[in-house]
Amino acid sequence: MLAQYLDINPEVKAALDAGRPVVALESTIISHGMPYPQNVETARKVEQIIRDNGAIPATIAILKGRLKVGMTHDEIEYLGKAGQAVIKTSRRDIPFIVAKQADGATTVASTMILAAMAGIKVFATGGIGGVHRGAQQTFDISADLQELANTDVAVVCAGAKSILDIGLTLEYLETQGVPVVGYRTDTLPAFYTCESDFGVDYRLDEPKQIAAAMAAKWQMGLKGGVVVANPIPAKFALDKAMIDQVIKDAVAEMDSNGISGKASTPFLLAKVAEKTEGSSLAANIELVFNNAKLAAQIACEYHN
Ligand code: PSU
Ligand code: MN
Repeated sequence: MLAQYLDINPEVKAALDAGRPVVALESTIISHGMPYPQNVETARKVEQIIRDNGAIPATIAILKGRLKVGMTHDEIEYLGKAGQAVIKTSRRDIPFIVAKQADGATTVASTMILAAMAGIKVFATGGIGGVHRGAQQTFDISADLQELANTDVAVVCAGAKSILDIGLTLEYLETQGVPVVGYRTDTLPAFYTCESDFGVDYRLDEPKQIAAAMAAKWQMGLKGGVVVANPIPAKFALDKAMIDQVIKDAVAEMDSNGISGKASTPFLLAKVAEKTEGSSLAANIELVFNNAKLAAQIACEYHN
């Protein structure tokens, strides 16, 4: 049934069939998260880092209505160049993009869905969506959180960006039974900075320990994902006071422009990049590399 919609790249398929480690990668970070050409360069380098650490990369998107698990370099170039012209595709959007044979950039939520369809257990990205600041009024809560509640994929990220309400994001995840693991850290990293004011649920210092918890969770039939929060390497972290102010201004600008819904996150990401004159982009790229490495290590341990 699924084969009617799903194209698993032959190299990825061979690895999955042989029980070898594969790491999923999202495509909204390419189309909506970073500018061209840095987005394409980053996407390619991330794939190489995963290979260098012993796993096979599978960048995920929807192309002409086909669910693609594992994209070619040309496909990544195409998607990165098209940028925001590609439709940002979360869970609700998938059937419509497929039915009209359109292109879709997959978010964390939809990348998890396609990864799970293919049998991939580990996914590396930059930051997850979450409960937005002001959600008490706007109800803006990313579908990523509900996906983490339901779909069996571990997501390696650099914590939650403070464009979100980090405290409420953690409360939501707790309610939904989603564990938040800190890799070699007791506090949840805040994307551009190594720390936030919030603790993680479990600190684990070795990829093997993370893989063991994933295996236990899913072998017992406890559905849903795991958030693995991996702090940005200190030498690439941004100044906390500076980034806090930038984010505050970006959120105020978003509100005064009346931007809401799926446009919120891309707007905030672009504003922050603009206001930091690229230093946030450099940090963003480095933390994604760091997450790719850890994801590959976890995938290798999981398949051991
Ligand atoms: N956070 C980032 N970079 C990103 C995103 C989030 O730091 O590129 C993207 C991811 O694809 C994530 C999506 O799944 O934004 C969340 O969008 P929303 O808040 O509309 O659910
Ligand atoms: Mn939203």
